[in-house]
Amino acid sequence: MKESFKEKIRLWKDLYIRAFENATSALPRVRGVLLAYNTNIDAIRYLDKEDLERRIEQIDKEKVFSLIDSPPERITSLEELFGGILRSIKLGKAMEWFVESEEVREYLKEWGWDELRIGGQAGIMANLLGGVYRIPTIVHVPQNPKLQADLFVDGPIFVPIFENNELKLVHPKEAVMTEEELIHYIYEFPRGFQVFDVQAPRENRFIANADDYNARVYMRKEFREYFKGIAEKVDLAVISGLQVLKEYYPDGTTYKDVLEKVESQLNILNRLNVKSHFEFAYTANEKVREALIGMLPKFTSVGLNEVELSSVVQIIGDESLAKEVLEGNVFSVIDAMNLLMDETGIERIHFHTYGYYIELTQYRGERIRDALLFAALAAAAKAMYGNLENLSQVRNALSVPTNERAFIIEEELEKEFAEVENGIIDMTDRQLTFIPTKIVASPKSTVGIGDTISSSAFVSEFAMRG
Ligand code: 8BR
Ligand code: GLC
Repeated sequence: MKESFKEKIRLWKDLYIRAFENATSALPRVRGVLLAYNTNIDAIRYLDKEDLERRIEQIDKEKVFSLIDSPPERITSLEELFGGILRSIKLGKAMEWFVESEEVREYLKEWGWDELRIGGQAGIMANLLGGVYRIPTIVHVPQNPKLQADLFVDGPIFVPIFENNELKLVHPKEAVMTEEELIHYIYEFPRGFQVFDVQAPRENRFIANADDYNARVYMRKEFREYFKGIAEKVDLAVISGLQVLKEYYPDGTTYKDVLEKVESQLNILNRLNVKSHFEFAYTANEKVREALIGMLPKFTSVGLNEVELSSVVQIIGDESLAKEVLEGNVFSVIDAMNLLMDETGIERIHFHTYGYYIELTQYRGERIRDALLFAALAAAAKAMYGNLENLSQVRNALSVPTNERAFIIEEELEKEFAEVENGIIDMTDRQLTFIPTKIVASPKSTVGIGDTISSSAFVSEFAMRG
């Protein structure tokens, strides 16, 4: 190994240890976080080769295979369900299709699951921020049936309810309603997983989404009518779940109707000086994507991965830059982040990909790097354990090796930029912060790692601001 790499290993190890201490001692300073809008039930099944092959043999196998390369992107039959699962395996890509058929929904329920977890970006972040970091967290739940409420861990996690015209915050378990179970069926597969002649190049998951509420960004009455009272109780907010919006709905409403409500809530957050983060998930519809980019000036911060950043560049930049971002060229990623900041004026952009994170900010400080390092520990812990329950699991991730491939990228950055110090790059009016992450060799599951990264970094960075 190169001498310089040995040094880097030592250096980043020390930085990681210090970041964990700094971040965890700052977390109690956060008064409250608001998480909206998508919470659901994730029913996770770890795919089994024999079971899957048998199920496909029982239906029109040829049809299933024909759908692998001409994806319907939604599910109206069992052939489409299995076509989607095989496509996701073949490409090693995460996919999420909506289940339109009642018959398939019944089938999915009967097929069952290995594990139920809270799902949706808001739900996942609630169990992390409230349950693990012990920060008071208010979460939006479109529906609150017992099956879902029981998946929230104990801790300062709250949903707002109104009693005698008064806003009260209670744990979701204390506000259970006879409401719908919004289930997302998640089929996880490991790298190398093989079914017939289809093999997974990497671990990932296929999601069959049987949830009519989050698909329209349904907002509970408490959030529609008493948002200000809720927002007054927090310092920070994370908004997610807008990726599913469609251009038109059968009843004549459009995505614009939903975004208008979201914008008025953002205006309230801004008036109250609540810092807000937008978790940018892949948004298939280009009009909706463009509208979401148009809303970014109202946010303090945005988080995205390579697929999402590339999809943003398709709108605000050009095809060749979008392609380079997707291919993982780090200088193209930085160009794209600068472009997005120029276009929207947003103060903070956090990019995460397999092996490293980069953040671009209109302010400076070592806490930005500490927050990214803390987030990488949380991500590695999430990959290791699947469900995070306490901070000592996050500390255990210190023992996962730091990704050495990212050192090559760090050296490229050191060659390109004059001022680079332990991942911090001074760009006169902006700071660029780079960190190598920790990669877990055989992750337990992949769902929710991105949410863990973004929320851990955003919340701990603002906590460390003091
Ligand atoms: P998205 O779902 O938003 O793409 O986030 C997934 C992120 O999880 C990746 O960017 C990567 O940083 C992280 N990740 C994955 Br995928 N597998 C991991 C692993 N085995 N160990 C640590 N982080 C991982
Ligand atoms: C999407 C899925 C949800 C999953 C989440 C993880 O929101 O619909 O099921 O929990 O992504 O990030």
